[in-house]
Amino acid sequence: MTSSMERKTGLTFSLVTVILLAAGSVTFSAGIPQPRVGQDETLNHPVNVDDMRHCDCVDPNIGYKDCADLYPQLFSADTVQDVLLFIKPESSTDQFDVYCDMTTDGGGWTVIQRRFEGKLNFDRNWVDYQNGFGRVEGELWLGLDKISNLTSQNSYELYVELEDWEGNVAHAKYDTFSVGDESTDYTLTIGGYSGDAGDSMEYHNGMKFSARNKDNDRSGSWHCAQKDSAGWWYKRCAITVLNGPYFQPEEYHGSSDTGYGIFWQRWKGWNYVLKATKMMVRPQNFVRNL
Ligand SMILES: *[C@@H]1O[C@H](CO)[C@@H](O)[C@H](O)[C@H]1NC(C)=O
Ligand SMILES: [Ca+2]
Repeated sequence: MTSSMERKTGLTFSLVTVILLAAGSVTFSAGIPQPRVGQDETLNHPVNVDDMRHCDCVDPNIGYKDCADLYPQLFSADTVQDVLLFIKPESSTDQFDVYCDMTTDGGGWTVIQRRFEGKLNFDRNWVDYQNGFGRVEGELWLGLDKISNLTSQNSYELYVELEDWEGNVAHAKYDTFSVGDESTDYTLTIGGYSGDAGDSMEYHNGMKFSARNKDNDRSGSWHCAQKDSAGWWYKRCAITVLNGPYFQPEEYHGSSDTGYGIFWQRWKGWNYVLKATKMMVRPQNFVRNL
């Protein structure tokens, strides 16, 4: 009798303990500081594209090499719009998903970088910059490997779109843009500026890519990628870093205080953090249908 009572009490006790522990752990995890918005690693997961705007216009029998390949179809069907698309550049082993900007400057653009809300952390290691991170339909770094394969199959041009916090938009267009393969550390080739943002990229022509664990820059005293908290084609160090940290204007107090953010020196100077950026590529021989 006594021993059975004891067992029962023991059982009750342990159940209560489990419940208390469970309740405690809930309270505990709610008390853990949540990651800063800009540090949310969950955004680095592969995108489930099934619920995205993959357009019916996509012909599964055509192997699209880039977004420009799809553009004529949309144009002739009078369905020009931004879409998601699986592409397979000539040198790529697998297809991958991209965002197609079909409306800016005649369309046909494959987006390789995008910022607009600061939810994606861009202060990352080499391998992340190689493979890419973010979401194709959101903030994104497509990845050096993919950008290299994309821009090696043809002669490509680059369109950079910038937005400030007052609603102004500016752009820089480059007639020549390519990224070398891994053996070159993804060396940047860029030239032929036009636009209204000013040229901040040609300074970086010929530079290798650097990330926080790889110093390929031309500065002996700085590890530019660590100093500017971003992967980029640094020289000594940079007059633009579009992968820099994202700041709300009220969080930012200039580069000497807050550090560099997303900047494009020739448009807004060193000490202005941009609200939004978009980098995208298109073959030079793309035929505009405007
Ligand atoms: C890019 O091309 C290289 C060499 O052809 C290949 O090994 C690699 O898998 C390709 N990358 C992607 C993302 O398709
Ligand atoms: Ca250095």
